[in-house]
Amino acid sequence: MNKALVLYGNGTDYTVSLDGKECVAHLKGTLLHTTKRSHHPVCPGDYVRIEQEGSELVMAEILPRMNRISRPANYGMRKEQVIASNIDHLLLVSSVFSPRMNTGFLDRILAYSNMQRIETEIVVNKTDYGISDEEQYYIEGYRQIGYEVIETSVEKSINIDKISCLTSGSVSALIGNSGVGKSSILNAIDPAFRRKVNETSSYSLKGKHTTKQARLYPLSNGGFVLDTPGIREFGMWNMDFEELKNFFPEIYKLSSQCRYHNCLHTNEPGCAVIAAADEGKIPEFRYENYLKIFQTLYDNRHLYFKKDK
Ligand SMILES: Nc1nc2c(ncn2[C@@H]2O[C@H](COP(=O)(O)OP(=O)(O)OP(=O)(O)O)[C@@H](O)[C@H]2O)c(=O)[nH]1
Ligand SMILES: [Mg+2]
Ligand SMILES: [Zn+2]
Repeated sequence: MNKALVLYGNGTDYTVSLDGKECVAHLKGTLLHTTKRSHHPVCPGDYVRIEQEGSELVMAEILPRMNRISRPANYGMRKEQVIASNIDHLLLVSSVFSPRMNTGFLDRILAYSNMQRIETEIVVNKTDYGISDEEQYYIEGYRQIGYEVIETSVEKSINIDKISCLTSGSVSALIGNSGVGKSSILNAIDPAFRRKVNETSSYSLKGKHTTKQARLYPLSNGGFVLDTPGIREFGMWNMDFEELKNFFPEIYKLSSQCRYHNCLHTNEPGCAVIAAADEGKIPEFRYENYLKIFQTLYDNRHLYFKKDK
C-alpha cells in the first residue's frame, strides 16, 4: 500500500510526504461526502492511502486517526474543524509578554489534549523579557501538577535545544495564541526551514508575519512539526461537562476522596477538591479555570454533538 503523510492543503489538493518526497495528491470526491460534520475532511497529520489515477495521485482513504486536535468551526458550533491529527507531542506555546500567559486558554487546551491522550508540554517563550511573579506562580503551579514547562527564548537561544530534542523522530504540533512565537521557534529549531516558514506567512497590517494555514514541516532531525495559525479561543469539541474533571490531573487524583462518587467538584458537600483548593494544595488558578470551563461546557451542552466516534 502507498501510505502518505498529509503536510498541508485545502479543498481538494494536498501536499503529502510519500516515500520521503513531497508531492500533490487530490482528494477523491467520495471521501468528501463521508464526513458531513467535518469542516476539513483531511488535515495535516493524516495518513492517507494513495492511488495512481492516470497521471494523478489521489487520496483514496484516510487511515484511522490515533488522535486529533479539533475545534468547533467558527461559523457554528455544530461543525467540527480538525486542525491536525496523529500528534505525538503537543507543544502548547505561551509567552510572558505580548501576549502574556492566559491560563484560561492554556487549561482548555490541556484538558482537551488530555482527553485525546496527546503528550503535552507547556512552552513559555520570550523569557528574555523577564518572568514576572505572576507568571512564575503559574509556571510553578503547572510543574506541581506534573506538567513539563519549558522556558524558552528564541531571541537568546534559551532551551531551543530541548525543543529540538523533543521533536526529533516524532510528529509535534505548535499551538497557542497569535504572536507567542510558534513560527519563530520552528525557525530556531531548524534554520534550514527559515525561508519556507516565511514564505507561507503574510504581512498583516501590524507588519508582522502571521501564519495563515496549519502546515506540517519535515525537519532534518527526522521529525515533523506542525505550525498552526494563532488561535484566540479554543472550544472543546466533543467534551461533556461531566467528564471535564477527568482531564484535570490534580482534580482527578483527588476525586476518590470526595463524599460522592459522582462529585463534579463545583459545590458539593464533602468535596476533597474544593477543600484542597481552599488549603492551597492544588493551584487556585487551575481550580478557578476548571469552574469557568465547566460552566461553559454546561451552558453549551446542547450545542455540541455528543460523541460520534
Ligand atoms: N523578545 C522576543 N521576541 C520573540 C521571541 N520569539 C518570538 N518573538 C517575536 O514575537 C513576534 C511573533 O512571533 P511569531 O513567531 O510570528 O509568532 P506566532 O506564534 O507564530 O504568531 P501567529 O503565526 O500569528 O500565530 C515576532 O515579532 C517575533 O520576532 C522571543 O523569544 N523573544
Ligand atoms: Mg506563526
Ligand atoms: Zn469533589
